[in-house]
Amino acid sequence: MARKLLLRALLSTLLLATGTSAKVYNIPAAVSSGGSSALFKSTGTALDAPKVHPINGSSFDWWYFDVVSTDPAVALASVVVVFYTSAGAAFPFLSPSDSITRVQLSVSFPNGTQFTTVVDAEAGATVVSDGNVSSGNWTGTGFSWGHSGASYTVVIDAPQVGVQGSISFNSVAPAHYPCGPAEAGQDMQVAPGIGWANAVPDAVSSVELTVGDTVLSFTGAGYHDKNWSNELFTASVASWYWGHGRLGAYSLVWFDFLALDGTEYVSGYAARDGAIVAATCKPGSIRVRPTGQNDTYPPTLSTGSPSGYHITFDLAEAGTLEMDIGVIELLVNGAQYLRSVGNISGVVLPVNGSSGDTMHGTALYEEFKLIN
Ligand SMILES: *[C@@H]1O[C@H](CO)[C@@H](O)[C@H](O)[C@H]1NC(C)=O
Ligand SMILES: *[C@@H]1O[C@H](CO)[C@@H](O)[C@H](O)[C@H]1NC(C)=O
Ligand SMILES: *[C@@H]1O[C@H](CO)[C@@H](O)[C@H](O)[C@H]1NC(C)=O
Ligand SMILES: *[C@@H]1O[C@H](CO)[C@@H](O)[C@H](O)[C@H]1NC(C)=O
Ligand SMILES: *[C@@H]1O[C@H](CO)[C@@H](O)[C@H](O)[C@H]1NC(C)=O
Ligand SMILES: *[C@@H]1O[C@H](CO)[C@@H](O)[C@H](O)[C@H]1NC(C)=O
Ligand SMILES: *[C@@H]1O[C@H](CO)[C@@H](O)[C@H](O)[C@H]1NC(C)=O
Ligand SMILES: CC(=O)N[C@H]1CO[C@H](CO)[C@@H](O)[C@@H]1O
Repeated sequence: MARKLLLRALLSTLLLATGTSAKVYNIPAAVSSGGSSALFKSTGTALDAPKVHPINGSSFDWWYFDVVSTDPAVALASVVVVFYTSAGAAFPFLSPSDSITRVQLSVSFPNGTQFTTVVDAEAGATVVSDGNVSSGNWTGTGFSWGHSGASYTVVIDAPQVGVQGSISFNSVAPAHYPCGPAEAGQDMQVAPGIGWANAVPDAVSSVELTVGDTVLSFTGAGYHDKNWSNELFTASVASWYWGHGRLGAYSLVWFDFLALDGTEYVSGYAARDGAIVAATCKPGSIRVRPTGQNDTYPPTLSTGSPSGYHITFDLAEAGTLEMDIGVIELLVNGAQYLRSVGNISGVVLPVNGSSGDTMHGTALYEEFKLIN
């Protein structure tokens, strides 16, 4: 009773502080038994709120943040922070744990060396959804995020794993869902049963971390999204290519997914000067294919990492974007997962036939392949 009153008092304080749309979610560390429902139709607000209630043994709902360096002097520097509320079986790529509230941090230093750690929030987590943005605190871990307007900051004060500092994301591209802009009534499924909301497709980011004795400080292209499902990740995915980057004046996000039944689902996003140029899930509108060595498509558990990818993205009236990316492996998790950074080069082939200048940039991207 006293706890309920306290919670109500806390809630009303937060509502006063942040406006009437704020909603507090307290997520326990223990997995729930029974059913779990997932939201897949957008409401026009709460874009970054929890979407799965409760988290049962086959559900996942997480908040993902990354930054890839845009400074050629520290080309291999990157950071990825993922705040999970995920059952172990639902997303089986982390070490086993009884806690569903976990944070994973991976960094790559300028020399390409990796550091990865996973911290469990044994006391659970709190997420506050405020309009289309959010803040979160994985209790007791020292990992949290906050926002100011549409810009986010991840704060880390985790001496138990030797990491301290902050990562800022000054948003430069409008939020979107898989098939269009962030508005009410959008289908939030990027593929059947998998939800995706991209609050920050591109940000001017600055990373100021101390990892052990090393200072990791760089600026780059930042990104924040969330994924969710009330079904096992492995129940729908055969393979997927996802990535984001900045190419010339364009902010880009791509997703090319192959379901177990062989259907290809895609989502492409391009923005420039703070406005969306394309946000589409139309079949064939974007195509990501491996190039160079091990360029087998579709990829399987036994195909090695490719040398790069070629991406063709139909920007409608604006033309067609043709891009090439080179693979620099960052994180390899068995045969199933590859995360990379690399340089992108690309050109827009306008509808009138006279192609523009070649543009350059950097990207961070990943590949899952789950079957043979
Ligand atoms: C979780 O909930 C979903 C939807 O209600 C259900 O299909 C699934 O079987 C549940 N998972 C577990 C492990 O109970
Ligand atoms: C790369 O940089 C990290 C951080 O400064 C350092 O700990 C590591 O020893 C370096 N690795 C190599 C192979 O030089
Ligand atoms: C959330 O985004 C939608 C679509 O852009 C917008 O209509 C709505 O006003 C936003 N809500 C808030 C509280 O900012
Ligand atoms: C997160 O929650 C803990 C425990 O309630 C609290 O001590 C800490 O100050 C919170 N962190 C932030 C950034 O709000
Ligand atoms: C990937 O390509 C390299 C270079 O051609 C080759 O040595 C390697 O065997 C290939 N790996 C697989 C699994 O096909
Ligand atoms: C990208 O290109 C720049 C400039 O050519 C080069 O310095 C850098 O090493 C490249 N980065 C990667 C990750 O390939
Ligand atoms: C072709 O299209 C591009 C981009 O839309 C435009 O900048 C250019 O002026 C056009 N060229 C001609 C010859 O119409
Ligand atoms: C499209 C999509 O769902 N993308 C995200 C899913 O989760 C991973 C984290 O493992 C992110 O990297 C993707 O952005």
